[in-house]
Amino acid sequence: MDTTAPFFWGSATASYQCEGAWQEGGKAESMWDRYLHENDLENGDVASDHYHRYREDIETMAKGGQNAYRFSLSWPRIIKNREGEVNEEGIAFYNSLIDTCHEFGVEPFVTIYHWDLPQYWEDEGGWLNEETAHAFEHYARVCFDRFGDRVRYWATFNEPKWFVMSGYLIGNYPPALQDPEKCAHAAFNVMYASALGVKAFRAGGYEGSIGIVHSFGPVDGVDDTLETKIAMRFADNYANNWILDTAATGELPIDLLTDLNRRFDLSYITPDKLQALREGTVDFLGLNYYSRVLVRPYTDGETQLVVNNSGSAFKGSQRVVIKGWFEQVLDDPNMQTTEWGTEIYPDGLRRGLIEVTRRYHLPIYITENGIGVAEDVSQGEVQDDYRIAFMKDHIAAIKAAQEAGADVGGYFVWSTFDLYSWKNGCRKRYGLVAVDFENGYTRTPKKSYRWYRDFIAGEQTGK
Ligand code: BGP
Repeated sequence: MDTTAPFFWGSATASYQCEGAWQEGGKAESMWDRYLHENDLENGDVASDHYHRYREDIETMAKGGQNAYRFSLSWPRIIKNREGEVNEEGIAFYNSLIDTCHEFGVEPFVTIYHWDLPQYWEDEGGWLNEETAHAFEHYARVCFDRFGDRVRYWATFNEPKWFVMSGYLIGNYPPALQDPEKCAHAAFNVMYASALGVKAFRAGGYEGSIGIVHSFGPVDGVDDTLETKIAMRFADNYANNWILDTAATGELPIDLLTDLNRRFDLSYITPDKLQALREGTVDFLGLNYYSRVLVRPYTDGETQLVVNNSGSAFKGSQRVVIKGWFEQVLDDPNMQTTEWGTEIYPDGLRRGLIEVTRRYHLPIYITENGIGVAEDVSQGEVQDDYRIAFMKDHIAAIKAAQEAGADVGGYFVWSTFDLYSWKNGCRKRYGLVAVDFENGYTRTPKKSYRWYRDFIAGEQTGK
């Protein structure tokens, strides 16, 4: 941990979910542009119009006492084509965004990849093609070269678990496949790409630190039987270990590898790539925390992937049941949930932080935490007391984990302002600031924004 750095109290967004301007500034098409257009689904063509309003948005953050902004760079805005040509207009946009952060005293936390793969790489097989990993390395190097003089905190990938599992196993994110073997292959290529990015960062001698962002969910079982404990281990490998073990220690979980090797051809995992994983371990872990993973054993039936997030559905976005591994349980009657069926469970964050610290001994940033609610933004300030309670409880969980020894350097609310939620559209609002998507994208801070501002001020004056 950088002991000279203050604790970062910030908030987060991602390029596709907020920028809009999908065809402006020389940006190429992303896989999400193509997928949502082709399937006639609500898209992020305009999103929160951050591309045109970032100055106002960053100023609002700073006025709200926030000293850090986590955002992602759009690969298709920065790299024009498979040949790797740089789009200078895209560079100019991010230069200005980064400079604006510094102007307002806001530390930029930059995620290099938050899911918007250029369509020109998806056309070549996307994450199933090893070339995409090398293209990522080139793209990452361009980012370090152009922005590294002003960016000190980098993350290679946001949540490999979600985009790989949803894209290749569950099938509700592009490229919308339901293929366990391809899923394993894409997962490996992504972790390999991340390691190549870290290696390039180190080789370039850039200042600052580099990590990866993972959606951490501590795994619980429905009971204490041995069968359930085995299911929990599979679920932990599925939900956490293939990312955290690999990024933090350079080693894939051996029991997962053994199991996959029995099922699939893994000949693409070559000694040189394993070596790259070992050389590309991260400096810190970014953890996004939304909820835990509750499982029971599942030994006999077939693999089932239950998806239900058509954009209008509220409950139960997705559920995974894997033959021989585990069944995910979503309906614990003792738990309070959001309108979209996500459990509200702050203690999972405390437990998770202690667990991750015990396993990896790395500095941690909470890179996302928030609650998605369908809110009416047409009646003045949104009175989101539930969001304030959510933040208070989760911050208290972080403090308890710090007391138990977790090295936590920052907390980022998801999200800075209302934005596009993957497949759920703009109705699922997470922002500290309301965006009126129907009326000129005007911004109005919510009650939670004021609460966060006052809370941060209290923290900084030690009250
Ligand atoms: C995380 C992603 C974010 C964001 C958030 C909320 O997994 O990193 O991009 O979308 O989850 O998820 P959702 O919008 O699906 O409710």
